[in-house]
Amino acid sequence: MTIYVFDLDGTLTPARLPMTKEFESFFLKWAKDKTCFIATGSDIKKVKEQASQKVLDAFEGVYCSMGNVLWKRGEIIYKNEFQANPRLIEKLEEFRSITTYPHELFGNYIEYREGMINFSVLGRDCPYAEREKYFAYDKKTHERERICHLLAEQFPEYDFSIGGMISIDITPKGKGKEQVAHHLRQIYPKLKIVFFGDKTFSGGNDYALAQAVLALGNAAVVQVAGPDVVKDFLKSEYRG
Ligand code: M1P
Repeated sequence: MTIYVFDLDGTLTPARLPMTKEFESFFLKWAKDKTCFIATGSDIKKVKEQASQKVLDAFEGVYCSMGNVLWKRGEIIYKNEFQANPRLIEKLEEFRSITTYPHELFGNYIEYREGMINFSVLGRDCPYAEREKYFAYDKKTHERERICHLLAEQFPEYDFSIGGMISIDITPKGKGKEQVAHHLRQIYPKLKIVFFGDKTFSGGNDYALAQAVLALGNAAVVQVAGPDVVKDFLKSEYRG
């Protein structure tokens, strides 16, 4: 038996958008006889906006907020508390005020989630078209990467990783997505674990989990560029 772990945004769904009906119907058939988990930076509210109840029922558990909460069949199995350093918050405010992003900024730019903070210079309350605008700006200027580097130098007690299109996930050191690998290994000491993510590269918010999964042994990591690639892999390499 194999344990399958999937990131959500950019992996099972487009970033912050619902799973397509076509992918849902494929996935529900594929997952029937499999043991699957979600490992996302998002909170459960966002997960429910993107995955139908039918889809969520196909998962054994949903690790939210970078593994800082585990949901199983509508119940919390564990959750981590978190108190942010006020100096870190001041620094985030500063980045927001000095950005050279030339378009409108929106509210909810520091989002407190269980065990973590999500920071977006643009602000999470933006319409989808503004996300795309910021994403293009970030690709050109590497603003998020720069912010992550600067913050990592000043606050070594935290991990900073690029979220989806507009944000940065901030967790206390050791309390990022890598927790998911350790928790799963405790539950399934002998089984193979396969992790699918769209940001398994250094600096991405799937990196820590990808590295931790590989370090466990009897594991594999699949870097994907969206649901279509996931589907191709599941059809060809992971049918059984
Ligand atoms: O799951 C990936 C990321 O999805 C969202 O990212 P963004 O808003 O930047 O597209 C966020 O929920 C983020 O925390 C999460 O890691």
